[in-house]
Amino acid sequence: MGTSEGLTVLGACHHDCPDTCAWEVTVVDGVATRLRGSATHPFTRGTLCPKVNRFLDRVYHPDRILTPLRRTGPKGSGQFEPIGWDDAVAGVAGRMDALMASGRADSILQFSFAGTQGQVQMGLLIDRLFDVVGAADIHRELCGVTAWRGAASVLGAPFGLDPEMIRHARTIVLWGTNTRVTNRHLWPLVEEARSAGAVVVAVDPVRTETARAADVHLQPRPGSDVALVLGVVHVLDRDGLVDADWIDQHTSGWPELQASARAWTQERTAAATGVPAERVEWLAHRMAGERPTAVRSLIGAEHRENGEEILRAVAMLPAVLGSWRDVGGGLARSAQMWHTAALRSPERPRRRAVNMARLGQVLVDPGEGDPRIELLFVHNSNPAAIVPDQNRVVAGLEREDLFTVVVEQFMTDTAKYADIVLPAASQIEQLDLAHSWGHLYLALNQPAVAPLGEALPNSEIARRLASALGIDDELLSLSDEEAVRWLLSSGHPFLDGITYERLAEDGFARLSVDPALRPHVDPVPDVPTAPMRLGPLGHRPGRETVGGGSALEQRFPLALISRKQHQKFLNANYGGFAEHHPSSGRPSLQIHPDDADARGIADGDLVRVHNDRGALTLHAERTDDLQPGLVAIPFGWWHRSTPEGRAVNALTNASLADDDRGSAYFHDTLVEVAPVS
Ligand SMILES: Nc1nc2c(c(=O)[nH]1)N[C@H]1C(S)=C(S)[C@@H](COP(=O)(O)OP(=O)(O)OC[C@H]3O[C@@H](n4cnc5c(=O)[nH]c(N)nc54)[C@H](O)[C@@H]3O)O[C@H]1N2
Ligand SMILES: Nc1nc2c(c(=O)[nH]1)N[C@H]1C(S)=C(S)[C@@H](COP(=O)(O)OP(=O)(O)OC[C@H]3O[C@@H](n4cnc5c(=O)[nH]c(N)nc54)[C@H](O)[C@@H]3O)O[C@H]1N2
Ligand code: SF4
Ligand SMILES: [Mo]
Repeated sequence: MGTSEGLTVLGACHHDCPDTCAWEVTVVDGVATRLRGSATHPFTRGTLCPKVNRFLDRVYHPDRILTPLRRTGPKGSGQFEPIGWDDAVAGVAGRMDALMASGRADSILQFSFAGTQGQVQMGLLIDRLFDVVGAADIHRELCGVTAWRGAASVLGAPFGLDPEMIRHARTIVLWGTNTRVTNRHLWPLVEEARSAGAVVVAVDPVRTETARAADVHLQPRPGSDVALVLGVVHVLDRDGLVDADWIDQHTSGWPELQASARAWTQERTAAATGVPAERVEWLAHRMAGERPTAVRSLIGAEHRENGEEILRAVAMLPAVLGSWRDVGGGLARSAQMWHTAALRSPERPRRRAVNMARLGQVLVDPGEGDPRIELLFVHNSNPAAIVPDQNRVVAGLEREDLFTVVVEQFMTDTAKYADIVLPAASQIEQLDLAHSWGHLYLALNQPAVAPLGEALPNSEIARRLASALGIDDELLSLSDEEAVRWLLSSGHPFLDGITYERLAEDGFARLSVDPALRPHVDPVPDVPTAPMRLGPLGHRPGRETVGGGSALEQRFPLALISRKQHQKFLNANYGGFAEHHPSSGRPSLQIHPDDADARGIADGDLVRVHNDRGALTLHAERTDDLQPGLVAIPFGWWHRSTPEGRAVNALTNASLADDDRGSAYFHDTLVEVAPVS
């Protein structure tokens, strides 16, 4: 659309955020001058967020990387010189070719995550490149997979309550999710429900902004949620509040769950969780009585050794209550599956893969069965900041015999260790199809301006490398527009009426799913209904948590949480930018006054937080938003935010489930805190 004030180009936010806001960019003489939310988008309703409101400053930031770079100083020094694209592509392709020719393609590791989560630029083409090459892959499971495993083990089909339908609920339980900070566009729907009489409950060990805004805050001990669920089920069963018809017709395993819950008297539940008995009873009665009842959860509770069991337990509540009967009732989790089902996806060969959480170990000390990595290719991620056990990750990145390529917009903690940095385009410079894991709207992101400098979209980088390697492949020969059309060509009924042209015209479209559809009650195309699986539940706190009396706990008696705390951060995208920092300008160590007093720590004091994995020096912030025994450091800051040159993941636990799948136990991390004299 052209007006006298410039051209308006429709697009959508690329961040790994459930909201996937639709936006409009105003362009004057080839320069983006204004960015605002699309007023007509039913979910995001014309607003963006405090970080992305300033996104154009990021696009035109003087620190943007705008040419390919080659390292000239020691790894990590950040010393580089510009080189041309031809040299950069030839250099990277030459290394890859040599490894492939010597039968060592799997010593190339593709490490990527959701720096941009549009379908084309997150991976369609670049994943294909590495599939054809036969490189080692990363199980991209640091976020959401553990929660999915827990919930899907109960629900069978992972289709849950459409978050938008929460507006119809009368009891809303925000379970281990900080909606006001991490999913802010859901909040107006929560408020809409509240003005119609809904009561909002937050279940979180921390008094978050969401907990403050809720009507009731239940503050369980970290990782004790299974006990809380067992206590609720106990009351429901005792008081005859379960939905017996639903249980009969739609579930298996109720007798085993009932048996598990029988022992969870209110006293025992209160002792294990710290939640007062009358609160547990109230929650059970409210969830059963004031319907529809919606439970909302994202990933806060999954980052634990018992995270899968917590999500399994949480998913059992709506199943026992028959909450799924009501429009607006059930469990609302990631909405990703609706989009995954709708869009065409390529057949992918199984590649040798390692879990993201084990990056440090795989680079430094590969186990039996791990590939020996000689070439690391990073895109859409900042592993030096986001992967647990950061000191090991950095030790890996420092390896002189490792050749590292990083596709980035800025000189991140990871890019500093690269041998070659390739300049990445930003969202307003590239075409993409944006799905969402927070709602059912697809959006087309149209490029508003040409890529700055010599930056390129990931898709084009994949095409250039493919061509240098002599790869002839159908997907890798698609243009970005053809790739979007390919994704939309599944023929799935969720895409009825959705065409490229319509998306280009309107910017977005809701998947063709009836808003009144009740998952697990009404038929979902291509998804057979299966009974929900209840069964025995056990409260087994992780090994690295407080209260278990382990030897580790003797030395490190405090539990560390590192959640998404800042409105102006999005994972590690903004942690290196002063404009996005809180007014203090630094990360702090939050600690309960009782624990601070016991250590002689006053507000603002310098403290050393440490465990066997690492140590950080930070300023203390005393707060009773935490419970005693719990400390917190915000996630997302860059290495330079501490004197050690490390961020919170220097302390976090990289352990995984025995099958090596799912997310790391980030929040099962024990530390000690001492004043710095
Ligand atoms: N301690 C702790 N650690 C955590 C978490 C936590 O809560 N606590 N949360 C975990 C979770 S849930 C997640 S999802 C991960 C996030 O991990 P990541 O997905 O790695 O994090 P991001 O910071 O979102 O994105 C990484 C980079 O992508 C780049 N990028 C953006 N757009 C583009 C593009 O178009 N092309 C290219 N090539 N690059 C682009 C950005 O500049 C950014 O540096 O972190 C995990 N780590
Ligand atoms: N502003 C902002 N928004 C974001 C992001 C960001 O970095 N910044 N990141 C995006 C990404 S990638 C993701 S995955 C989502 C995550 O969205 P959320 O899951 O909502 O966010 P988290 O901060 O990871 O965790 C939510 C809450 O879980 C709580 N929690 C921790 N342990 C437990 C437990 O044992 N039991 C219970 N009940 N609660 C527990 C934490 O205290 C925290 O308040 O946010 C997205 N949105
Ligand atoms: S980060 Fe999230 S809330 Fe902010 S504009 Fe992007 S999608 Fe919207
Ligand atoms: Mo995430």
